[in-house]
Amino acid sequence: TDDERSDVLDVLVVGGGFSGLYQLDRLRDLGFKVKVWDAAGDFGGIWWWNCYPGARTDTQGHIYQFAHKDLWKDFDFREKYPGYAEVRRYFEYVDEKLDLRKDVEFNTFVSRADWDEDQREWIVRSSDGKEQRARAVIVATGFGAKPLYPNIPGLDTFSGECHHTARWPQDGLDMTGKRVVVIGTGASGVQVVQEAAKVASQLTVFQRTPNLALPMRQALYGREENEQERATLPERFQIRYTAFAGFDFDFIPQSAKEVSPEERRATYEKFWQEGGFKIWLGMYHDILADEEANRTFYEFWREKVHERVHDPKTAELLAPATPPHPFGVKRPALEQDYFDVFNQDNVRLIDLNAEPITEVVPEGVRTANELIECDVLVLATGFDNNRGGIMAIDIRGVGGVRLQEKWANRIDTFMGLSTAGFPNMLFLYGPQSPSGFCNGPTSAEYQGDIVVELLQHLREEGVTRFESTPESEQAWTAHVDELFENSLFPRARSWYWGANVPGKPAQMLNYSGGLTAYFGKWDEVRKNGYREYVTD
Ligand code: NA7
Repeated sequence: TDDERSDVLDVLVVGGGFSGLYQLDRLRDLGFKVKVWDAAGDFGGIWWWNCYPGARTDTQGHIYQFAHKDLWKDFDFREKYPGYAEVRRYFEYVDEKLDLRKDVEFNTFVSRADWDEDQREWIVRSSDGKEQRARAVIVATGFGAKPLYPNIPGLDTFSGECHHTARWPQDGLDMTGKRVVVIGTGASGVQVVQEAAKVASQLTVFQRTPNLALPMRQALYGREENEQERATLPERFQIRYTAFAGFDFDFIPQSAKEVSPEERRATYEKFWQEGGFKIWLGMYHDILADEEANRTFYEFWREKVHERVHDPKTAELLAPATPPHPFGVKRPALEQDYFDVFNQDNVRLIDLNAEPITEVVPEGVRTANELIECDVLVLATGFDNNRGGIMAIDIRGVGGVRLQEKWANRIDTFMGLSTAGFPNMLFLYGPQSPSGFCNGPTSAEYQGDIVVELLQHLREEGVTRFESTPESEQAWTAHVDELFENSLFPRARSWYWGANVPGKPAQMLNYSGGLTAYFGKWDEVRKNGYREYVTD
């Protein structure tokens, strides 16, 4: 009946983080009927889930926000690199300005979506039994929606508090005076270690791969610092659009090998003092591409770490003479006093390669050599990145084919945006998009604009069904794979190519060609009349 049809949405957005909320606001302004469903309890996207002590962005707050609608003009950050609570406060601010909440349903985990070919609609269902029809679905679940739990025997027998960093209790967990074990030394591990070291009676850190962490140079921000940042933000937002990874800086157009060792060292030192991802993604252009150039930075980095860590054995574990992998092909963390905490009497580092964990028992963690008793066990073991959040949903496309099946051995998308057999469905910040190499809010807007443009164009053309072609996605997969194979990235078993998930096929999951190339590709798509899409 007409009444039932009037309940059909133009677009249902799955996920209310930066990407999802940008869609909501833009599409609503264009007259689309849109709703957002999100599994989280409230605003914050990934920062709703990741509320472990020390959780913070590794991007400066002023660059980790929307440029959209001048929202940046009225929000003051209290720290240069904001913590999760402050990012949540930012989301509240955005909600206040854009009046989002009325169109967002929280605590709503999308468990299933079925394509209805007759109606040309998706039927979307949540785990608590809600059902919604929509002409198009945008999956904006983020690249870290699915935590990765280590496969350790006895994990569920532990009698103390055991939490994954991405499933930390919302009302917090006081580690004061507790014996704490942290497994994992990625970005989350580094952050939680820094906080636990301050309060725990004993902290044991299990490291499988050293983190080639870089100095953050955190700072408190008042009115003045915020004004200073804002004075240059419009230009910096422009740079964000063209820079390789969506930050306000780009690689130096110079080789590390064409300058003298003295000049190179002076540059490294200058970047080191400034801190941040600029050291990684704003340095000599060949640092991440040329092994010899890369090694010069590794040696500099190693020296810096060894200066800070007193015990030579521990220093060697944290920064070994032989690099665990080329610098920067695994995402480095930003640290404040990560390396220094290993000088404290209450902190100990264990190398999992020399002393593997054999099991977890009620009292703690047993290794090949000893039992480490603990009260709190922190799993900082990362995510099934990029694909896990999407593949947690039972999505059934044309003829009932399941996306989980289509992608079981190999993921194919066109530009990370869509996949054949799943009409009227678009992905944001997903596999084969620049996500792993792109500042999140930048991607939310610029990749988000592509999606908005496409939906608007199709509406103008009267299209009710669109689907990217198998040829377009085979070509894109080949391109993503080729960039990867010709880089240093295969040299580390990282989440960039899904190599962190045991038993799942490894495949490059992140487009590594940079934003200019990505948007250039889309310009071609537009110029050629969107022929990668079959429309009707
Ligand atoms: P990451 O960067 O994937 O780090 C996970 C860490 O956990 C890393 O040190 C892993 O070692 C370690 N790990 C994973 N599984 C195990 C097992 N089974 N045993 C021991 N150690 C393990 O996740 P984060 O949460 O820190 O950060 C994720 C990204 O999301 C971050 O970069 C931001 O961009 C946001 P490994 O290095 O694989 O040897």
